[in-house]
Amino acid sequence: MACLDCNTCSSDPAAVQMLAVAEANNIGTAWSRHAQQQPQCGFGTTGLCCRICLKGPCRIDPFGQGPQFGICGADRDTIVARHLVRMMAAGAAAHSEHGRHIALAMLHLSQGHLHDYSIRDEEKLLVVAKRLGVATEGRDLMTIVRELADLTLHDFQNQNYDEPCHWLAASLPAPRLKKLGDLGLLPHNIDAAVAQSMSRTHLGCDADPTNLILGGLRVALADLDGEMLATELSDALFGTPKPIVTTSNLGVIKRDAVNVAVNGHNPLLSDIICDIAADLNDEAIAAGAKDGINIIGICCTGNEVMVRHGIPLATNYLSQELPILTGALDAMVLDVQCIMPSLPRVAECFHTKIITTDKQNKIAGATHMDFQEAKASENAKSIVRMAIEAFKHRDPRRIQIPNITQQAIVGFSTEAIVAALATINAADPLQPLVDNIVNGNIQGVVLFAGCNNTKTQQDSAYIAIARSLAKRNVLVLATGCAAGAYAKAGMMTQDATRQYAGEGLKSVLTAIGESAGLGGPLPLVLHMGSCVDNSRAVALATALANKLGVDISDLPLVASAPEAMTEKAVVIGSWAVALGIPTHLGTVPPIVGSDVVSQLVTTTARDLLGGYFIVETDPELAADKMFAAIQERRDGLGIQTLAVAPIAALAAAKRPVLPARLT
Ligand code: NFS
Ligand code: SF4
Repeated sequence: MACLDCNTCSSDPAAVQMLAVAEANNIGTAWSRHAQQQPQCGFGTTGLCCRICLKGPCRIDPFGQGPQFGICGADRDTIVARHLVRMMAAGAAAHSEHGRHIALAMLHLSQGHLHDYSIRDEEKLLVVAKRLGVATEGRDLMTIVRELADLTLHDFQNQNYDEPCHWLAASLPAPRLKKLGDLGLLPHNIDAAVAQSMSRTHLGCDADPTNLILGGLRVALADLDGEMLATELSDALFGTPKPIVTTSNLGVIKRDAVNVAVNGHNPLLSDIICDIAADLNDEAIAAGAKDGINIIGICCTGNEVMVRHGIPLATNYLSQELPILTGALDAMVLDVQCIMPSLPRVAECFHTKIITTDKQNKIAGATHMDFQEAKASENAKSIVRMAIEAFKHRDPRRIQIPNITQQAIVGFSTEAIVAALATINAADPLQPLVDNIVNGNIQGVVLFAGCNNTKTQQDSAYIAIARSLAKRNVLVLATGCAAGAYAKAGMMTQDATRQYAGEGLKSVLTAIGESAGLGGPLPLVLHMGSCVDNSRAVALATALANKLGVDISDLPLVASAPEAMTEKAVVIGSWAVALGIPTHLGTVPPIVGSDVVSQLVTTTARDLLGGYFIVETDPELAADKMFAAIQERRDGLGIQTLAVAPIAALAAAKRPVLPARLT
């Protein structure tokens, strides 16, 4: 097998151990397949290959020697822009389909069709309902649920082009809404935005790169709408995350348990599996698993159950094949998105049962169990029983579980962050954060999001950039596979704060952590949840912007996707830019074949929206560029970057260190 040195593949020592097992057994993984794909096509890499019609594929010579136009006459800019917009549309479709699924579950719950779900966080439901304009006073809970579901589904059905999607309109700061509205970027209907992106990029339609990219930003904001509603409704259904201590990495697989991994994105299934597991524990013990059933997470559905229930996270996207190689994974339950089609092939070499559950997401070679919310418990039980059955067919000689786990303190929803801050200033929880941004203890905030990509050593860019920024007193938030990377690397611990945070940041995290009763600092990286939960960071930014009476584009806030890979990551980065956030990409997107498009997303976007893409593959340089962007925002707010002084008195004083003003 054309395999590389495992250490160059992943910075995760557990993954490296398992890759050696793959190599020894001649089992293909994402990394060996990556090696086999080299060299990758230069036209595709630069975005200069067009496959939009059957006259193609057409290729544009990047060096200007060969053809400069496709057969239809499309130039490099049109070709690059069209494909980029299609990526955004696909990302938006994926996130919003997830959101629709949750919204429909809410509707069906209110109609009395679902018996295995309930509103676990009534308070959240009421807050969200009020925000969206649903009357709550003195009304029956299910009536509120029904109206909220209807209002949410309206964002998929509205035909009035001038009426923006409800969730965005109810959630973003007024100046941002005005700016986006003036530019025609506020979507009226998520599905329509996706359809219009596909339609305008069909052969012979939109051939103006600027107009195309603006259309892309409209679908990107539709994506944000879909993410917001997915997150907030999931919180109402399954609970809003609160800080919880758990563990991460492949060592969470237990030799003496029936190990069931949940992989994918949608908590409608994974949450029920967590509930059911306890009921079937005795059956697992009777089958010989003395530790009962052990549910573990992979990718974003793993993040969903990790932040809500403290379910241990086995791994993030790129190493999702590796839990099978431990020989102790009894079943992997798949729902939707970011699932490698190779899983059944890897599982063929072991006893692991691979179970797909969504009609639209089957994989040849996997067992399909159609999951229906109306029969959620029954379906979940059948799935867990398949795992118990598979457990009986384990080959004990093949069990090799890396003895590697890290503690992870997770569950930092916006509400949880505000609640922790409220222990310092109950009357005005955001004030301590503002004060410490103003006095420079916190220079700014970075949100790490996105995937793993075989083009980068797994997790390494995340770790390097976060350490570099934390040392410079930047507060670090993470979601999705970024969060997975930090959890596995032990960066969601109090020790990581002690070790890597700059003095100012350390003092603030310590003050808040102690005041909130954690007996030490908050972890260095705050786990906000799955990829759709990037909307939580938007909620935090919006709260800060509203408090200061500024726009999101004024805040010392940056986003980073150092190992981006999916179309979902592309669309997330795009709405971050639309919101005014400088957004780093560590993977070069397939747009470099067009100077016009590259210019649009890095420079023109900045003039129009305040946000822009920073493409930088070197982690240290990326950290420098993001820090510079933060400093620029600080200057814009008129905050001098002061010498950083510790604020050890903060917790004791239980009051803001600085008055409520921007200097
Ligand atoms: Ni986000 Fe989550 Fe991971 Fe990337 Fe995939 S699991 S939705 S897309 S790969 S972070
Ligand atoms: Fe070629 Fe134009 Fe067809 Fe693209 S749309 S494949 S550039 S002819």
